[in-house]
Amino acid sequence: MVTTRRQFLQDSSVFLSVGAAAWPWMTSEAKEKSMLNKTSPVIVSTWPFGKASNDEALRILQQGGSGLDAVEKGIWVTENDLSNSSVGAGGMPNAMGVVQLDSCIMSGPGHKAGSVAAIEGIRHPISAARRVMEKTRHVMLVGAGAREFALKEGLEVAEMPTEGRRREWLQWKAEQEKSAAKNHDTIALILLAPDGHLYGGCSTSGWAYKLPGRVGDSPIIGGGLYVDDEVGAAGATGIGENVMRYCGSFQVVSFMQRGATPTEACLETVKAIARKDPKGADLSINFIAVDKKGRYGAAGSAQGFSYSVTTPKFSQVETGRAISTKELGPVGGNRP
Ligand code: SD4
Repeated sequence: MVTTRRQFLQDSSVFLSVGAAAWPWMTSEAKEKSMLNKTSPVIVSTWPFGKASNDEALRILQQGGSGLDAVEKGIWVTENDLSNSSVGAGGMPNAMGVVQLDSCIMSGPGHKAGSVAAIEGIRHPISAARRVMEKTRHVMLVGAGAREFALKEGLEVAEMPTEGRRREWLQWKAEQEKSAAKNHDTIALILLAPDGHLYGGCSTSGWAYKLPGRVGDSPIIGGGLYVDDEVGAAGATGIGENVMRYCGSFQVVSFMQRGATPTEACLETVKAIARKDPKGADLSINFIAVDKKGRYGAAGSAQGFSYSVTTPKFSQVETGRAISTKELGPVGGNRP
């Protein structure tokens, strides 16, 4: 293959943005140059409410904070927003009126991960997930054990459900026949940091009025989130049962590894899942992705999945691609 001058320059800039650590044979002059050519951060998260989290993540990176700090403190913004009915203390409870939260975090460097599922009464599940990653030899803690660990770590507790969510739950109980399946969202936030590495996290209260103990895709590594520092990062939102059975975020990263752009990788993953699970709009799955070059994209099973993208140049809500109605199959199909 003949390398054009333009291609060579493009490759060189990627080479320089990767950073000195990856290239031990670099001369000190080249190392210095690479420091000057830091990667421009790219932060991508699910839904328009992710934008406030992205903005905080960018602020942290610009102040010299680490990629993990940016993920954790960015997600704090959404977890702190009590008007958000699907993340943190403002989240919808399960069928027994108890809020059970799911969260995970991944660090590209070291391929590290931490996760908590069905954790109760902890204000920032993302911080509990990070402590699991950094302070234990495990990857995932659930239920009472996860809460106990978070309390021992001194993490903040919070009253949940809020008064408003409790009233809604009582009303739901009174009219059990009403389906609450549509009432859920997640913040998945993934980023390429100035150090050239990839990081990501997820936090959700999951499916509203779920069975007690139900765990969705969001705390499952490879399901609701996956980060491969050599390739890219991906996150999911939607019906977790339709993501976790297919290792959805892992599939997105796999498609990128085989050469797909982030948007193509998200689309191909939704298509692959829809082929096995044709159930029309009931599929309800969406993915976001960013790759090692800082390219990003999103796609879902329905039109109009909106996600937030933030770089030093702009911070905005964009609309992901959707697969066609034909590819989605007829409404009906397998559970759930
Ligand atoms: C879950 N995937 O618990 C989460 C909820 C969600 O849009 O993201 N809904 O299944």
